[in-house]
Amino acid sequence: MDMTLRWFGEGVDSVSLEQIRQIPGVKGVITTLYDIPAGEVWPMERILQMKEQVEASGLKVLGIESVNIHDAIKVGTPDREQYIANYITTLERLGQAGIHVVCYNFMPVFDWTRSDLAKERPDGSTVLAYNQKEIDKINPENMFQSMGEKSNGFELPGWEPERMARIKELFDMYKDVDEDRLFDNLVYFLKAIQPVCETYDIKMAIHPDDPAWPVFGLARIITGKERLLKLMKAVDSPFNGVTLCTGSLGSNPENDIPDIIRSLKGRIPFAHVRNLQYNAPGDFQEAAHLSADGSMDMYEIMKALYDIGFDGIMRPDHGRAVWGEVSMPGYGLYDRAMGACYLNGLWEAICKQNR
Ligand code: DNO
Repeated sequence: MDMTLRWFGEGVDSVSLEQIRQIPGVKGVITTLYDIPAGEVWPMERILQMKEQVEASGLKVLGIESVNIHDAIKVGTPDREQYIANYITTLERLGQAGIHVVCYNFMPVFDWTRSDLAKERPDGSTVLAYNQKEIDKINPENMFQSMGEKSNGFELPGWEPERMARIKELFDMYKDVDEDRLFDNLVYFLKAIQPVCETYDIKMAIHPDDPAWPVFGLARIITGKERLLKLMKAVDSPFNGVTLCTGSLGSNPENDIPDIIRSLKGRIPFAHVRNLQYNAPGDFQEAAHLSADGSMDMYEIMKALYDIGFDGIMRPDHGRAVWGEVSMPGYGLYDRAMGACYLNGLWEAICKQNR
């Protein structure tokens, strides 16, 4: 297992590569070219520059999160062919640069969604939170604004402003896209990119929908075990894998995460491991990584990963804002560094117990 941290790039992230390098056990970063809109081909020189910069700090680029998918591919409009061709070129270049894991999502219009980006916990830290009743009060067209207001001035991943301007058009595009159609479009895309993934050994890792149910009436298909297994079967190849995100799948307490992990043996190249606290159905807040701080059993999660022989990349996920740090919500240094150490500790103990 390789422990990593997500890094958004210089000038975008409040955390530096030098800081990441000093977290014990963190070997690399998961990064992206944040400024390139979905659908455009990534220039080779930018990929190489990013790699050189990360390597100069003593870390490696161990995966990309994300190469975003253009809406034409999700909706299945005729121009998807051009966008798939562009995606293939980007994958080819990433493969040539020695990058072998790509995380992406297939959520319509919105990426991850929260009703509060700074909910206070009893210890004074703040976390991201979701309450369906609050979301129901928001006009989806104002959702970008509502997410942006508490983002400490940072652009949130998946909430790029250029999409905000097109929100009406985006909703319109998806109006006839039900779950079956979205699923078929995903399979079409995955089949088209299989050859390039095979040639360059690139493991595609779909990120589950967050939260794990439809929001604003938009279809959502990566929500639990059954759907994940259906997707694994539809394109039955190790290059069609999953980003096992405990927080996203775990937003629905009916998702038994250790069981889902066991059912996905051989298909998890990337794991996002974090905890959250359930308040009521459709109402949760994030927590420290420690089991005792939230509702999930992190030991059981790590144990299930160990049991299936997980040898992919892992990262702590959203952290709390602690010790006065100002960062992109969920992506400060301190709490994610604590998360990485805690997860590394669990992993070491599990490995030694099973020697
Ligand atoms: C939020 C992230 C997501 C994730 C994408 C993957 O913090 O987990 O934005 O990166 O859904 O494409």
